Amino acid sequence: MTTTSVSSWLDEITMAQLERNPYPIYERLRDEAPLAYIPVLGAYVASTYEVCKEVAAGADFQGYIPKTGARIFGYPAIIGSNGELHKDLRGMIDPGLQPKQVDRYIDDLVRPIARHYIEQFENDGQADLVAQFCEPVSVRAVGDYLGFKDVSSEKLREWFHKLSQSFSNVAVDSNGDFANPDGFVPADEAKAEIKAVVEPLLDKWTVEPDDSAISHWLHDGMPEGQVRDREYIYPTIIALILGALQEPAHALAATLAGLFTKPEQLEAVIDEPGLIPRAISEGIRWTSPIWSATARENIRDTTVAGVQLPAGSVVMLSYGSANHDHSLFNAPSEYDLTRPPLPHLAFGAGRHGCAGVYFANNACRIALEELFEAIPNLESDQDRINFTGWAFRGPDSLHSKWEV
Ligand code: V55
Repeated sequence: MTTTSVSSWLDEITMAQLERNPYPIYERLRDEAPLAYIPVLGAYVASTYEVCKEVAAGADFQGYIPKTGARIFGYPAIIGSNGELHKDLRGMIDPGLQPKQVDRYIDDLVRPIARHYIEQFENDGQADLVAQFCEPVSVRAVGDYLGFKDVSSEKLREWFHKLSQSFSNVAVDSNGDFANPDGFVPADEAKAEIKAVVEPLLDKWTVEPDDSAISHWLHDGMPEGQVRDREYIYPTIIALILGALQEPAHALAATLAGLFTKPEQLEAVIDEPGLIPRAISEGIRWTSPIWSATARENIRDTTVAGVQLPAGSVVMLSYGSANHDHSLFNAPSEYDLTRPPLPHLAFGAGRHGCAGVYFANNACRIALEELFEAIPNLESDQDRINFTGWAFRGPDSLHSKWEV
């Protein structure tokens, strides 16, 4: 294999290909070039489990926000911050997400929300579980936690979809400039609406703190009578309106889609709800919601997987590919509840690892407990489930049916 043969096919990779089905390209990357420069991304890509882990948690690397994220969220969003700044932002969002805290509120938060949406369709004998269950439950649970109780679930869904669509607009031209600047229109529309809703909420929480997470972000750890500057927390609010509202929905949908490929495993989980956490873990290994949306840059010259990286190189972490690494997972493209439950990278690794792991796992568990309890004869009503997305990935729809 010569360098030319590697670069020629890498040069031809398009975003459309990656969005539709990144797996064949990443399978070849894992075999031939586990750390490779992809021109259309304007960045290196880490595709194997080992290289993703080394880059995500290695001492030569620090957090780096993908260019689209910087464009959409502004500075200082938590996913691109480092050092004391990152420590302060994590110190701001982490406390309410600690297991001990989550255990106190998650059941009362999520169970009624799940029940509410299930009641809307349980007597219909059919539903699209993405639009009618996974997304509304996800945005309502996380949205209420953050402080958006008065924003409709339709509006929250619209916001994350628009932000997500623009976040995925990563293609660059040969100068490294965005190839499709119009791709930021959806995010800019959503941001204008978000600002109109969030500003009055921040005004209110400043004088009247409540239990919502963002109210805590304003006040916690601040001297009496002072709040954090809203410009300082704003980028992280937008980042969570994207990632935190969207990804539990993807996790639920991936788990259901996976179970639909193995009806006997779906039946086993419905019979034994204790298997739900395993089903979710395998769901997000199988189709990782944050497929390739985070990055690192190296703070000094370094060599990874035989590739010399000059300081300041950007490496995208393709966790969705790492979680299909043959060297770790047998038949990785199959959903299989019975495989050895080895740790996957769906929540990332290192200092920038997901802050909402425990919240998300438990929110999804409770949602599926309620769904399977209400509809124990659930089955897929779709020959083929279509998945889309490279940055973020999940099923487009899950048309399902049951006897009523
Ligand atoms: C990520 C997370 C986000 C987001 C965009 O981890 C990318 C990747 C938590 O929000 O908005």
